[in-house]
Amino acid sequence: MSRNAELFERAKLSIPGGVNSPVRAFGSVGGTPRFVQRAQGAYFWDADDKKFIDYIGSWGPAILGHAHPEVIAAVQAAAANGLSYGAPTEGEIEIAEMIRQLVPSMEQVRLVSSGTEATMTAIRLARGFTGRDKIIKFEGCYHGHSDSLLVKAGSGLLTFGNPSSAGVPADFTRHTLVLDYNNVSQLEQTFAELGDEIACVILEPFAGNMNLIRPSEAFVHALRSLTEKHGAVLIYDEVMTGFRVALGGAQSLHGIKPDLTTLGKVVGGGMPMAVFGGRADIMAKIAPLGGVYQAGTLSGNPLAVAAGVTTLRLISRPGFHEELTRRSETLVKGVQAAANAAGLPFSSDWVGGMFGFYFAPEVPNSYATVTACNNDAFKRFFHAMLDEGIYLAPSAYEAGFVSIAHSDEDIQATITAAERAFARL
Ligand code: KE4
Repeated sequence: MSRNAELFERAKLSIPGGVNSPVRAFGSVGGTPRFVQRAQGAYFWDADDKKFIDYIGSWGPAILGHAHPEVIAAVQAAAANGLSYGAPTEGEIEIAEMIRQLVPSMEQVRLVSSGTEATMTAIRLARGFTGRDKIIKFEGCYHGHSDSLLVKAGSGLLTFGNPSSAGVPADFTRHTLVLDYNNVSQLEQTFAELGDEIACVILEPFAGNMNLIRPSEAFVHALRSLTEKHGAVLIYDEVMTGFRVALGGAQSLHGIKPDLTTLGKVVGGGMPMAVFGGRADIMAKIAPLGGVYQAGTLSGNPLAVAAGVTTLRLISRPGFHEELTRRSETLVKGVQAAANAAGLPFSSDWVGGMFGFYFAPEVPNSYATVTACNNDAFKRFFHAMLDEGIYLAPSAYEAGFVSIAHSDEDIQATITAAERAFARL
């Protein structure tokens, strides 16, 4: 038995499903999860000491590649001075100033420890600022696991969400409207009927949790104009897209100024840190200034701040995102060409350092079209690539991530592996 399999069996004795986050269990692709023993640059080595080219990178944080020496040194130096104080530090001011400079819509920011915390608080803040209860999210977008966001679309057009998780009382989701991503007319109709009751709209400005799905220009502009017209808060959940699709995030590509933004993943460089922030008049409502409560023992943790400051400094270097995008483009075009040569119904897309592979002839643009992709073909492709030493997301509904450490040789090796994998499908 492989050591991965041994560890998985042992893990399941102590940890539900053997993992500390569900997607890691390989539930949607089958097989045995690879237990990482170490990672460096674009690679990790599993418990059987097999090397993989990693296109998850901790689901986004590892944009510099794993164990970047300057990030490690910064964390080690911070650790030598203590791990956590529960008191303010200069580093928190430094990273807040960096974020404000890189994402100008974020006039004020607050650091938290996870994306879930950031989005949960942003919604509470929007409700506190507007005095309204209803929120809008979109089917297929994931914003972490707070109760009012674990909802799936009800039947019918303007219905409120039903809980998508056991343990969430229906009462907790009755204020959550679940609409279709990229459906402008539905959004317009919802605001026409309920506009003055909507506290906020939260979206992934490029969806990455139903695979990579682009918003249409019309959708992006309708969101901003309708929320503005009706006094609803527009929340860009950039936990995944922040610093990933562009240095200024999706909002810089859209030319949109959201009212609140959440960040995570890259901003902490792999350490537990996320951020919510935005308009100063809205942020003034958060404790201790205002009546919207939020707190966190490890918020602004000095080691996470050290990793985040170093990461943001390194990715702010001129040309970083142009080069990152070039590598994504080379990868996607190469894999697409391999699929075309194999005569397979396959499409693909990329934005900055994020990409999507779809077993469908056309790039999907909604939850309905992405869920119509050939999931079985994806599963076979996933395992064929895993056999070739290429680690893709173990789900057809996740985006992929390139780092600046993925060399041209790594990308060419991935394309060659895809040629062999497609031949086996
Ligand atoms: P966390 O609580 O996992 O730090 O962040 C939640 C979150 C919020 N918003 C967006 C847009 C996100 O993508 C996420 C988390 N992303 C998943 C990737 N699909 C994390 C991986 C996992 O759940 O294990």
